[in-house]
Amino acid sequence: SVVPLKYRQEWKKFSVHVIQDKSDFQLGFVRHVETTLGRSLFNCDDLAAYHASARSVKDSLIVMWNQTQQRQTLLGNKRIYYLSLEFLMGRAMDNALLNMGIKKTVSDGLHDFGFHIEDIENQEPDAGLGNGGLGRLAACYIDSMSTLEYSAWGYGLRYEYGIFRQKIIDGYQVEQPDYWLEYSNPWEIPRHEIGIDVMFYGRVEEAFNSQGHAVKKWIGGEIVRAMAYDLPIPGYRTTNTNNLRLWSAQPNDIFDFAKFNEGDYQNAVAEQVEAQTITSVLYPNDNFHKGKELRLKQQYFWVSASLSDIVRRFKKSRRDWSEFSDSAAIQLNDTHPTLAILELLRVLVDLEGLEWKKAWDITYNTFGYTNHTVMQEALEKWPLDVFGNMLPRHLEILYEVNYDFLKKVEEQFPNNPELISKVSLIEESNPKQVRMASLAVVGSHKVNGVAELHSELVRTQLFPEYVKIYGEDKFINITNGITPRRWLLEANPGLAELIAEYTGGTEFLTDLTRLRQLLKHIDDPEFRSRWSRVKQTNKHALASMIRKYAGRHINVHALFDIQVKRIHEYKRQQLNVFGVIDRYLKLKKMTPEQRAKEQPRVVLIGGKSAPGYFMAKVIIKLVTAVADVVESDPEVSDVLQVVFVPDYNVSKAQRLVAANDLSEHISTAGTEASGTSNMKFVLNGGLIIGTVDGANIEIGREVGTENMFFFGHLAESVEGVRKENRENGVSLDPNLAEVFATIDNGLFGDPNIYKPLLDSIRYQGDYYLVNADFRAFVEAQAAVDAAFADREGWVTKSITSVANMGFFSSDRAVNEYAESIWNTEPLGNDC
Ligand code: B1H
Ligand code: IMP
Repeated sequence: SVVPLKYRQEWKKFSVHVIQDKSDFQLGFVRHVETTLGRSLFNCDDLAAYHASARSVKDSLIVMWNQTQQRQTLLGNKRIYYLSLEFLMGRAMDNALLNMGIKKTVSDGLHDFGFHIEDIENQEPDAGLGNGGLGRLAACYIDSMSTLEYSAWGYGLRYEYGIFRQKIIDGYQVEQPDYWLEYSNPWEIPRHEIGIDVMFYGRVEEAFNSQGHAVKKWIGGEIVRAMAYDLPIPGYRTTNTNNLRLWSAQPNDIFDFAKFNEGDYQNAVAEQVEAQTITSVLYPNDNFHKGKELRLKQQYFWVSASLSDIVRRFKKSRRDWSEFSDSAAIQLNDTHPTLAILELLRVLVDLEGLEWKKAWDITYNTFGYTNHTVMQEALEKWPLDVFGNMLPRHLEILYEVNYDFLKKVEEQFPNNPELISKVSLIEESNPKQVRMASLAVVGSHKVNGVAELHSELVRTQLFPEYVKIYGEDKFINITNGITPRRWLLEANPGLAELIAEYTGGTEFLTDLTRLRQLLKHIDDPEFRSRWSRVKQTNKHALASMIRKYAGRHINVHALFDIQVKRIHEYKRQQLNVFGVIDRYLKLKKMTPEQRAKEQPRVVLIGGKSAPGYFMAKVIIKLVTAVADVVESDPEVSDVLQVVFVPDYNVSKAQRLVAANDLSEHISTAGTEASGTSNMKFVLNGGLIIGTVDGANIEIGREVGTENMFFFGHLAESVEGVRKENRENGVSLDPNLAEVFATIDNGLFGDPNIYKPLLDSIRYQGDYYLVNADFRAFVEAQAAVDAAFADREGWVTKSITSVANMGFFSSDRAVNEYAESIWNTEPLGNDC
């Protein structure tokens, strides 16, 4: 299928080239309107203009993609494979234009046809293939891997429905399906020719290979075909364009002929169609493991297709198996792809005929595992019978891995059955369960946490026994990072432009430590006033977004206090809203003169609850009820406003971070592994009120704790408070008691709605330390008000913070992964 040399010159005359100027873009645009879309200048609306623009830009991306892939294959150096069940990409168009450096070109080209680029970009639905931080982290990392010119691929699933759309009806969350592919996805390249058959269920038989050795054969299962869809991932200011490959379940031509012959044609077809449900929908749980069989099926489907693809690519290079782990590094984004360890062993031993020991060494050296949570309810465990029924051969392999591992442990620590049962890959519970995190640790050469405190907890709380067995060096920290392209340049073009002017160019976008140059100008009145003006403009823009989506008019001169993230008891939106009620009650006790002196605030809270998470839904209801009461009270609405931001997503996050004065990251200490929105808000010039948790700690270290509002119990004292609460009950802080009384008295509607939430605090041990941290939270909020009243002091804090955020670039994080886990370097792109 390769075009012979003698024809290539002819071919190259017609090669597609990358968009250089306005007319290149316009040519592509009109061609796509008139051919791909089958429309004309008589019926090209904004949606059609978006699709034509996207396809025109994608044509360039594909050219760069092709060049990149050819080059990476030719040079043959190590490839990084990032396996993540979530990629929370958001919109693609603006990001592609900025990374390719053609935003102005395209904007002008559209303008000449009578379109406005913002309207066109607003046609794009978010690619919401993730729940929250974990999924968005994967998206930031693939942006960095392309920008830094690593040879890297992401592998995930092409869900037809991403994270649900959130409607607020009567104050409650209502989930609606997110059919993001409704008008097709112009950024994807369907690879109909790449179909990989994946088997489920069936049985294992012994057979003999050609050399007469006994081998295991997994046969007789149900087969589903995985089809690849590729998304080109452009780097910033480089033609290096990596690939994100998403698998989709397809009906295949392997037909159940038994059924067919019985005349049951309808059912045979129905089963084929049914197979497609594997990739229908993203599981909408954040930080929570719900052991649904379909989820395990998704995991194996994705892992099997991805590994088969990786192994196929390796075999094409004709290198010896001993070089596999020099040519591929596979990173497991949490435990969701842990089956890949067993699958690689199966492929190497059963299909490729390698010896067990050799296969094991290859596997161990290939995988790295990133842990993202220490919360018990999020740890993946699968009942042994479910596992063994769906994946009988993998269960055998698991037993073998476990046997070898426990034998080593026994040699190292003889006569220690307690240790053995603790570290076994199988939990001897009823029913028995497979411990996925343990398998990930045993099968990977490095395990990392995502912020310093979290990595410490991974070593001391989660895996202390494995640390004893493997030694400290296997367990490392790589603090999360965010891409400054999306989270500064794209989210806040005004600020990015100002920074470029004062740091001598746009280099800070690829070397974020250059932000330090801002400190030289911190006393420059012109710079400072422009800094404030950018923020003010962004606050106006956010206010119109809030008008549009929440129907509320907010005061742009107030302090914007924002908490947007998944709704979770451990993230403590309830603490925030109790603090708001406390503020409201205090305002009500003041005279109008006193009130007029108070710092006006707009409190914005947003985020999705998992559909089955009762308590989180109660919290949303309380926030919306408080918002209504405050809004309709003319005595306070000048100094306090509360709004629930519906359907929080990546696009809205981009607007919110740009406009924040203050953001809240107030998890119970020790529960938020890292947090990444904390980094986004500070990078955009806001300050943080937060607990001593996750990456907040490192942000405080970098920007200076005088620029943060820290409060609350430390991780090491949390267990003590819980114990005290269990033994002696919770004695409510007097102000919190007053807040509860107000709720109980029905100010926010039927108190029975909120009773489970209040009771979990006052009568059930307050697991998340809402009461224990309440006073300190209210005091920290008072300190915020005082600091904000000194506007010049606040601007100094804001500039100082941004100047010191260089460490939190995902470029830094990805380089650390490359050096300490993947053992590889950027390929470079100097063709
Ligand atoms: C994080 C998850 C998560 N940690 C299970 N764990 C999921 C676990 O669908 N599931 O089953 C989905 C998500 N997500 C987050 O990862 C942490 O809570 C954040 O603190 C962290 O910043 C983020 C990225 O490391
Ligand atoms: P956080 O650190 O938990 O606040 O979330 C990290 C990032 O994930 C945010 O900055 C957003 O980019 C994204 N995110 C969090 N929750 C959601 C959600 O519900 N929908 C879409 N994106 C989200």
